[in-house]
Amino acid sequence: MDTSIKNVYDSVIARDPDQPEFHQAVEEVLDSLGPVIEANPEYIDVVKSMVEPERVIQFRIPWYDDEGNLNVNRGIRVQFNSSIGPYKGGLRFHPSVNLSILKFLGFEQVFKNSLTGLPMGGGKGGSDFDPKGKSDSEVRRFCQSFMSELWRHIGADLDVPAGDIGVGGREIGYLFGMYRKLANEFTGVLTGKGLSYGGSLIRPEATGYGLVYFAREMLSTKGKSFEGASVAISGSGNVAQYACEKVLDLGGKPVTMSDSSGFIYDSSGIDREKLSWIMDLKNNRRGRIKEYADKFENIEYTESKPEPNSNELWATNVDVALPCATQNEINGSEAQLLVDGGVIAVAEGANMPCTPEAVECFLENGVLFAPGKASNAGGVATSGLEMSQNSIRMNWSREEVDSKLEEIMINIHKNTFETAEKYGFSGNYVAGANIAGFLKVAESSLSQGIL
Ligand code: NDP
Ligand code: 2IT
Repeated sequence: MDTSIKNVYDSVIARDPDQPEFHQAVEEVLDSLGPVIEANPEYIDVVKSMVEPERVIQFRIPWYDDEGNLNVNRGIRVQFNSSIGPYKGGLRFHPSVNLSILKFLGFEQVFKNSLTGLPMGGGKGGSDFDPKGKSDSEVRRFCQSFMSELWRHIGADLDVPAGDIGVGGREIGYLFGMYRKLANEFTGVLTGKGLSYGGSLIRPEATGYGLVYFAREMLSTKGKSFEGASVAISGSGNVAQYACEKVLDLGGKPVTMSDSSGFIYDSSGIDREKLSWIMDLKNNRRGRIKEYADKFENIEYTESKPEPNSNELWATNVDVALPCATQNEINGSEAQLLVDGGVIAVAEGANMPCTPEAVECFLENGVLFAPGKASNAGGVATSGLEMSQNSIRMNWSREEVDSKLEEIMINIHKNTFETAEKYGFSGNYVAGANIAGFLKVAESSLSQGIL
């Protein structure tokens, strides 16, 4: 890292020493910016300012469970950067949520949203609420309490939240209803809405579909494709499900899926029928992936273990790996297992699922590697398309939205690939994504006087 950039990194650590995930996300970006600052020394002021969120809101969320007991959770919204558009980014409900995790996600979102080419700034929010095992009524009461504070800080031209881990269509519905009631207006203040009240076709599918469109572009740079390729997918939520569907569309063979309790390996491949069973299990019955092994023949189920280096999912021999669960789910030695198994491409569906050691291992071994801020940008890009449709009070067809999504992913691939080439990081999508995402934000931030 060059000295002026290293000083910025040191100041981030000194200011918030207890935010490891945020440090990790910042370090990865700053590591790429050397040649950019060398060419444009005035951009160092943008770097200094952009590692500090524009605003962070923290609030109390009291709610009563079905037994009548009061529960108090914490809500946070990190409004990271609005220089190219309103803050935009998801809400995560998971017991692990804290300021470090939301700042890492908000920081990543700034670059990701810039890469989509759409006018969206970056933000992220959520709560340490755990939706697992809660009744619908409990989730509804929680969402209403959450929005009873958040509503005064967001708006269609100010900050537009969406889903993330633990926040899907059900939660967005309850959140939107409460916003509409409190603000006394019907606007596109959230994305991922239901189709009957302003949602966009393809938004639920968009992150997973976009991921596979991006991975297809990567493979094609080596003359390869998904046709006949075996694919390891982790997670079994929104991103994993639609990644699996698009892999099937392109002739690939998904062999694994997981949740936090364990993973299944299906040597005969997860076909459409089995995938629709998983979708029903996860989205309607809210069950565990283990049940797949009870339902279908010849399935291996492996329980997850608490120790590090123990995620045997990545010991599966596959051509492509799509980590779609959560941050830091592949470390250096797990990456080595994938390399030993002959993996050709790894594309992040989740945000930062690979540790820095894992990324280094892939790059050193010539594995095509896509960082989430490029390869999972299809979700937020389609959120951007939902905002456009809400603004013009129109709904586009499935085909229209899907073809716009595909075009955006092809453009992000081209932009990250060519930017890496231009700045001396040939074949390195991490550097390409960081630099391309940064340039647009830096230019607009500097022209506006770094506020
Ligand atoms: P979901 O809540 O729908 O699914 C999350 C999946 O990951 C579940 O299978 C869950 O298992 C698993 N998981 C979550 N936390 C952990 C953990 N700590 N350890 C092991 N497994 C875990 O979320 P999404 O599919 O929406 O999000 C998945 C990832 O994709 C996240 O990193 C998110 O930030 C990212 N992302 C999402 C986008 C979207 O549009 N939804 C867009 C871009 C990125 P379990 O049910 O057992 O917790
Ligand atoms: O990480 C992400 O990009 C998301 N969770 C989607 C954000 C959005 O606003 O659609």
